[in-house]
Amino acid sequence: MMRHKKGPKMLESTVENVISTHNLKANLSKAGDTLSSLDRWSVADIVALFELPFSDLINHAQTIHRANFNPNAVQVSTLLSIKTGGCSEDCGYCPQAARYHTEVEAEPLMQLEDVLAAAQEAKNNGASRFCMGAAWRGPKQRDLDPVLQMIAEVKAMGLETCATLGMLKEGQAEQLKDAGLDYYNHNLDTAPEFYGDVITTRTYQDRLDTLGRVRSADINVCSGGIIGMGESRNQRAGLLAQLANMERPPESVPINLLTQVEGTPLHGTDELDPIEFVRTIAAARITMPNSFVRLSAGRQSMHEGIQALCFLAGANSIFYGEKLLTTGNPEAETDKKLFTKLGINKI
Ligand code: SAM
Ligand code: DTB
Ligand code: SF4
Repeated sequence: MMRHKKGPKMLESTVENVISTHNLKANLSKAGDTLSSLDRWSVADIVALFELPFSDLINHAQTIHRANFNPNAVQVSTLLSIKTGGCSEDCGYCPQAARYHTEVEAEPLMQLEDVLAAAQEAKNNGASRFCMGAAWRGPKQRDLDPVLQMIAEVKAMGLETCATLGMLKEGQAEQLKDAGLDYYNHNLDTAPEFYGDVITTRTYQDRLDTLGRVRSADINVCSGGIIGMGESRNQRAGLLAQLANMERPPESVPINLLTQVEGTPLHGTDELDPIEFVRTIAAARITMPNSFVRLSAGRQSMHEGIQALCFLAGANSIFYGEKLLTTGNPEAETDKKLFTKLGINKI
């Protein structure tokens, strides 16, 4: 099979060359190829994408998007925080860390019937996937057992299942798989070089190890990060390079815009220019042509015009429902109107 060598040359290439390079790349990965060293994305390649004139970047991303997905279909998942607050970790963005003084109060794990009622409501509202989040460093076995039951019963309702429970130990991913888990969310959050400015209680490698366990257990990988934490453009590109260069890139890539919460260390960070956020979505689409790119946290304060640009740039999944984990999300009615206005169908 023909291989196309990428590299620093791309920095000088015309937009047309860029498009053909990546169409080829999309076709290769469509054929079920894994990335060879020749197909790896350098951070410089990705920065070069960010630096394209905006219209060229969007056109490029939309072309790749159309080659791989229905451009008018967006997958919708609903989130539920099954265990809120009181977390031992120090993630600088997170209102659920026990050490920061936010309005979030620690609560015990939810009861099964309450979780199932929320899942039923999500299904009735048209969500195809239900994602259960827990404010844990990672699950202890006594925590995991009731969550396995939740997963099995949500799955039996005809919903796809997703969980985000923190770091997984050896053997835990297999238990989740056996219970019927379709996706596990665990974000790299940012580039390796910026990571230590945001989190100190777990390492980048810890996160990669958890993702490796999820992959080995044959659960779909959902992994992305947060933009707008004060990172540089190079570091935004660095996060995408980490994700795109995985042996198999994640099936689902959430791109969160930092939701600034009072009491967290990142509250008061300079707001990111919305166009830079759209560029990040476009670069994610181009570098991971077969992944669902999720326009995640941050939509509540995002103008619908910017959201429309994100869809044009290749975002094709969202969180749907009034709440994310502890912070707000647009009302379901507002999203329905936006989808109607844009002619988008829910998956
Ligand atoms: N405790 C588990 C963990 O950290 O893996 C699961 C839940 S944690 C809240 C899931 C993800 O939500 C984080 O990795 C982070 O990317 C995202 N997140 C948390 N707080 C956020 C915020 N204020 N703004 C944007 N994204 C946020
Ligand atoms: C992801 O990347 N974003 C979601 C989901 N995965 C779990 C969480 C966003 C959380 C935003 C802050 C909150 O609501 O607490
Ligand atoms: Fe805890 Fe997850 Fe929040 Fe980090 S992101 S403090 S691990 S709940």
